Amino acid sequence: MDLRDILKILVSLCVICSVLAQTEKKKEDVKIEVLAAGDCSRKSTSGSLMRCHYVGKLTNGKVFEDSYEKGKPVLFLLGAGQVLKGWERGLQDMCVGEKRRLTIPPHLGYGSKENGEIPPKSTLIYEIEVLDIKSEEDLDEVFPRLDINSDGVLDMTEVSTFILYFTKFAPHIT
Ligand SMILES: [Ca+2]
Repeated sequence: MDLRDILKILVSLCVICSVLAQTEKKKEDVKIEVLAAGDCSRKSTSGSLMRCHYVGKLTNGKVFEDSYEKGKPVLFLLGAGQVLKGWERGLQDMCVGEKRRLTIPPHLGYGSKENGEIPPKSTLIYEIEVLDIKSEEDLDEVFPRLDINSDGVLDMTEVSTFILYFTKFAPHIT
């Protein structure tokens, strides 16, 4: 193998690498459509505790989840990996009362996994309405109160006591 051959190999490797890099870059992102504006005195960001109602559909219109029907909005911490990547990206900078339609490509949804009524590699369409956003300041007031024995650590008993308290005695909050 002479120098020219080695150069040829190197050049073709570079071509392959740049093609791969481009395909990586071209991966589809979440499509965000704003369906209704909200009260923007507070905006969601990573670390916000959000309470949302949502309807999830497949591209053929089939509804696979509807929190309105269940009468139970979902509660999650944005940016903490509790929800789909598509939600993490698509629900930033939202206002209370705002409604968005997110079109989530499979790699930001459930990927090639099957999930109940959702076939593998599905594009997901969610219509999500923000009912409430609790910011860091609100949570800073709440979390120290969960630490019942004030040792600076939340153990499972404290967390489950908190969950029990809110579900049994203060269902309007969750
Ligand atoms: Ca504790």
